[in-house]
Amino acid sequence: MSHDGNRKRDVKQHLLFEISTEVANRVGGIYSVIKSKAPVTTAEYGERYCLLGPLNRTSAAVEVEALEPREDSPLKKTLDSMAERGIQYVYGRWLIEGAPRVILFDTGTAYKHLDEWRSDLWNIAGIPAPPADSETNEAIVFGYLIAWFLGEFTHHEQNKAVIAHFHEWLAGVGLPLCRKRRIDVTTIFTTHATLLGRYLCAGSVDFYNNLQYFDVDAEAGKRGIYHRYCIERAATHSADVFTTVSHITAYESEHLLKRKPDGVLPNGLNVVKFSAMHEFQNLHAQSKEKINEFIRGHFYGHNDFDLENTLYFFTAGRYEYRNKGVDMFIESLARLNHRLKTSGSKMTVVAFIIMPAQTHSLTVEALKGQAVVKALDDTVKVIERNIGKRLFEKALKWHDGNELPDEKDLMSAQERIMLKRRVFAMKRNSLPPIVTHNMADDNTDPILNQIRRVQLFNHPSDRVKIIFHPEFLNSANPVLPLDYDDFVRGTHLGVFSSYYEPWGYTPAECTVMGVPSITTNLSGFGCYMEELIENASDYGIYIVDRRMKGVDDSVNQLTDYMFDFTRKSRRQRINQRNRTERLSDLLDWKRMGMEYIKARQLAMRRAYPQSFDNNEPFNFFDGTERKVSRPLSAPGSPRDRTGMMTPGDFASLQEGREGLNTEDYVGWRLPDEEDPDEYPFPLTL
Ligand code: G6P
Ligand code: 1S3
Repeated sequence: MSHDGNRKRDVKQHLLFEISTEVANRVGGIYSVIKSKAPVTTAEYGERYCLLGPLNRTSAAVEVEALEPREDSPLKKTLDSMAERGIQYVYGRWLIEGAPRVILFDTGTAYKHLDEWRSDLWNIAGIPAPPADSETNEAIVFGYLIAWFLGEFTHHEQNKAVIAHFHEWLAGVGLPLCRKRRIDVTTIFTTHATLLGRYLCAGSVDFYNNLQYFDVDAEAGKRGIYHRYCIERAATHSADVFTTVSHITAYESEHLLKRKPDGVLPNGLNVVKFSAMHEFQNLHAQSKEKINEFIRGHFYGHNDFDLENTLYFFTAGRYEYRNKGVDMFIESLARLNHRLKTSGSKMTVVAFIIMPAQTHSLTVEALKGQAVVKALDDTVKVIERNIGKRLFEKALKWHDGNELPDEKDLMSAQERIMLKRRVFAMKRNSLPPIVTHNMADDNTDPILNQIRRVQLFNHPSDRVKIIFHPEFLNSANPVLPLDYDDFVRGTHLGVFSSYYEPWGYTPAECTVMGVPSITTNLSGFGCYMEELIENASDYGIYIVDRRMKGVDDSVNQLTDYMFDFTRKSRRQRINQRNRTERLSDLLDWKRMGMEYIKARQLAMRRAYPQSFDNNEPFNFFDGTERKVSRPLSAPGSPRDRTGMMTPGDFASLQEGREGLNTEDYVGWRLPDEEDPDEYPFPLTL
């Protein structure tokens, strides 16, 4: 950052700090990024990697095992000196695969400096900070703690180069501070969305056609986020290397943050391969049966559709009604309902919306549904056992010339009454409910209002049923007892018709589980797959055009995709799932992580050019674009066709081509099998 032109730090053995507010603290997508990336990053860096975040004591208690820093290490000296000045922290091992080291700072112990730091931020960077914005105050305190830590650390560690990689504006205050204080680290800033983008899209502007024309300061001011925007923009411009998660967000960043990103670092997943190839198909059938159980209960008294001919569609994510495309999904479901009815289809679609909203509790009706069906099931099992015994006894006593036992005599009068009672308990005067919970604000909830508008009320004649589950899933839930991953496996199609989606983990997660999904060409993931695969729909990746088409046409395209899907036979669905699952390798961090490596190299070359031999040949993978082509009748693994292509070969890290040398860094390899006994890594930080 300040980089004394004459100094050489050891770049090969450099240290990496990654800074985010979501370290060991599940908030949203960034948590997924750093957690799923941990195995490849620790495989590459081992003890040279450490994550920095603010301390959330509740989640740290579950996710982190405390450790003592090694005596006399630069890390210990740094933390001791901060502790002497009253800063508390937790240092430890994050209990996830890869077990990376984390330092979580208790920002509460630094609020005594808030006023001083707020005015300092104004003086050095011209960033105003209204006292009432607690989120910004938190970002400031955290940012100053990070800069304090990095400044102190690089004082104690003078030999190795240090990379500080910051995620998102909330962790970005440290970036202008590193620059102003000339702290000897090299920095990367990755933004996972832009503040203005998120706000503008949630309104009703034609965002993508007007990107170049927005008066950014005025727009931020109108929305009361000018000071936050200043932090985001300062972070963007202070970083040695600026990156984002997709090309579409790169374009947005260029216009809204006024710096063209140096590269795109798409999000990967930690892909778990099963030893049996078809295991994921078995898991689909098992999880689907659990969803079937829920459906029988939820639709008690209205189980007039055949579960063998029922398809489960779903959307899920943070509750951003327009940005996540829920408006379009519901409208398309209404059109799908009409199409299925008029075409006389025998299929039923149950569409789930899994988005957390303010609720009070599960509804009595939702609990009752599961209870009455469970009671029926228990009763039937008792009767079944009794009938079996009677049948056996009668058969034992059979003699030549006797009639075979008559099935009418097998059930007792008392059992008939028991059964009748259970069946009567399932009578219902109302339609099966849309929502499983009591909503805090039922009347104004945008999802419920849209469902009311299109009148999808789970009527027996509807071929599309809707269930809104306004809480994240979890296997301890008494109504729908499934964890999210297991639920996804049991469904047939994920639908994510987002308008604003810098990357979009949900369809990527579907893909690695072998579940087809619909996304849009306004999502980073959708664009990435569209670039990579010819006829992506053959692989179960459907991409709705929300960029060039009008809204009505996009809704129709989404409806067509869903309708065509309902016409597939079971065999076709199974084949398509096989193809979808084969795309997993494209999304694995072992491949996606390459872009992070490139970004780090670029950061080091920019900060410590004198530490690199300028004659080193630039030896990147060849950048020819190759698409995964249309699957043949028995399509091969797409991995075989893409060779060494990485996401960056689609022109990311543009300026990076000024002389990166991948060879120094790609030597790393994931161990074939992670041996838990190898953790913890010996600490030398
Ligand atoms: C998996 C199972 C099959 C099952 C099928 C159901 O492929 O291995 O045994 O028949 O799922 O598929 P469906 O698309 O109808 O849920
Ligand atoms: C952001 O989270 P979001 O859901 O607010 O970051 C995620 C991780 O990079 C990304 O997948 C998502 O599109 C962004 O929107």
